[in-house]
Amino acid sequence: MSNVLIMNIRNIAIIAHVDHGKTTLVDKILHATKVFRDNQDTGELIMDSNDLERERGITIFSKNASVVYNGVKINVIDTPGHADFGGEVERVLKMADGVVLLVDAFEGPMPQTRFVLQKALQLKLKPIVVINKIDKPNCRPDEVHDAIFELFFNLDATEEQLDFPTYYGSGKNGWFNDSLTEIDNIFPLLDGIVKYVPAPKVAEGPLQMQLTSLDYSSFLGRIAIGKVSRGVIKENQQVALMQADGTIRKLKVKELYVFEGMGKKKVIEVIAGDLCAVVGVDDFNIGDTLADADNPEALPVISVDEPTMNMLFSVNNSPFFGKDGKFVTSRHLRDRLMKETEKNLALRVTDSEDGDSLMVYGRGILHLGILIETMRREGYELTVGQPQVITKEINGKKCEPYEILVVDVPQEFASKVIDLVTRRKGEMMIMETKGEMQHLEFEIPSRGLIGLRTQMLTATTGEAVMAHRFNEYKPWKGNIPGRNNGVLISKNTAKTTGYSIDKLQDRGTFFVDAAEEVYAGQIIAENIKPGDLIVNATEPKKLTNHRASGTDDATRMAPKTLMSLEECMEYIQFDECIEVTPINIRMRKVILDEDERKKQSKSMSSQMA
Ligand SMILES: Nc1nc2c(ncn2[C@@H]2O[C@H](COP(=O)(O)OP(=O)(O)OP(=O)(O)O)[C@@H](O)[C@H]2O)c(=O)[nH]1
Ligand SMILES: [Mg+2]
Repeated sequence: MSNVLIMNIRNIAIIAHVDHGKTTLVDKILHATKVFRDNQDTGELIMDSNDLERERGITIFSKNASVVYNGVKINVIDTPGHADFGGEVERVLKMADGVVLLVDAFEGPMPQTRFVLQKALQLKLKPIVVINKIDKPNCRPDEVHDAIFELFFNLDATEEQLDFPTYYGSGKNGWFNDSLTEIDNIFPLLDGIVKYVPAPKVAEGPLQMQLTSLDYSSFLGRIAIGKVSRGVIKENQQVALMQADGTIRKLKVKELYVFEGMGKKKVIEVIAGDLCAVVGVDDFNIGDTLADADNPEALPVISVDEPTMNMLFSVNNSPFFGKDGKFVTSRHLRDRLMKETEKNLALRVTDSEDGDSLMVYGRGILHLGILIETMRREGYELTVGQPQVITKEINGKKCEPYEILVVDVPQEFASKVIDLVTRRKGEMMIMETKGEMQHLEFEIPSRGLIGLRTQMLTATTGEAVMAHRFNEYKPWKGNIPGRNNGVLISKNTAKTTGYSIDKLQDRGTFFVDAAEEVYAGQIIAENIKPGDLIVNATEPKKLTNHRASGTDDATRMAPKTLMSLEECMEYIQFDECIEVTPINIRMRKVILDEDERKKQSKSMSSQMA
């Protein structure tokens, strides 16, 4: 069968480690190709369009955009850089014929650079390398170029892949060039994309389109996205949906869209080589093939990342149940989570025996954290337990997920970092000097990473830059010490008072302010020492107290420590959980009653003995 070249299309994915500037680059491409009217104010990072993405400055979902440059249609796929969404990148690479690998000119290749590059090389894509952020002081573009070459080499790149073109520049300042010379546009890079990325290779024959991504619309339902790799797909066409288990279902293409600018354009047909979105497929899985109804031939299935972490989601059973939320019952919770699995591909949900809780399996703290955050914004109330890594039995041995952890830190903190990571069962693999920084690489059980970030930042006065990514399952590494400090637990259900918090200030660091409603069993502070303490933080000021008269207690208090949801997820221990409502995030003991809790812990310790 002969291959036909579609000359006027380029399909590229922008890949990189988190924060190396992918979305900024895609925005500049949109601007350079005049997707917007000159006077249109588009604001920052238009591609990060979801609320949470904008707030956090990270990309969570990969997205398609499309521009026309010198008569060539360039389909651009922006991908997320965070390791928790790595599976997403792997899938969307199936739509690309080339990749732009962005690397920060200061940081150089990082764990996720390695992961995404490896996937691209395995798919036989030839990368274009862009060394970004060369506006940064102390950046080292030449050294970084060498490091990238070495990385390609270590990942068994072919001769052809090793011969990658390199561009330098600053997405932020809007320029890229094939040398270090600063210019005022990104055209050299766009020329490079047209020149070095091959036009899509399409085989002759009837329709084949693999579904590699999806979109969701409350009007249209699930929308299937992929590349037409053979034939033509048309509106109203009868097609066959071919699934991994061998089932073939006939269905009709209701609507068809191609990408245009940051949006989609309705069309009546799409020819092989282009990317498109299909309405009418509804019940499909990623990796399924849409094929000619009379000559159905499937493409090889794609494996989706297995979850590595789970968390128990339950109804909110705190005394403050139902005060803030709209959706509070186990039915609400269950329906919402099941709906999520339709679009959140790396997520699994199973019912638990008691009916009030569900086990939710995901790719990491951020993946699960974003789901919980989205739910609370929609009006849900729930309780979530301590995140647990998922163990597996391999060759009769209990195994757990391990990750590669990279830490860059000023020299003077290196030994502290090594000490900290080693205590959590990490093993150092690489130690290198990078300018004034020490570059450390470890292999560490995922368990050891939970809660590490806060301790790392404290130990290095905030100087450490760390990144990690799942590597493989290996034998269980034994006990890993949990949180060092205990907590202060509220004795009563009432409003806290400045008077009692002030008295307790030297006992711990508070998570609540004065005059905040708390309940018995709620965690209201971190104990400065190990071990938990039950405290009364709701005592009213004694009227006879002269010392305090005339002064406002609250003003002398240190402000409460605010913890994000993900920080709470990393903080809690096995006997603790988090109450999440649209307005509040509270940490609490699973068993709120003091006596019950004591009984339980006694029976636990006698079981252990
Ligand atoms: N100094 C400098 N900063 C840049 C440059 N390009 C992007 N940034 C900044 O780097 C941060 C991350 O940029 P993004 O474009 O969101 O990075 P990303 O790779 O899309 O990040 P994820 O999608 O979360 O993986 C933002 O604060 C940008 O303003 C650059 O050329 N120079
Ligand atoms: Mg991004």
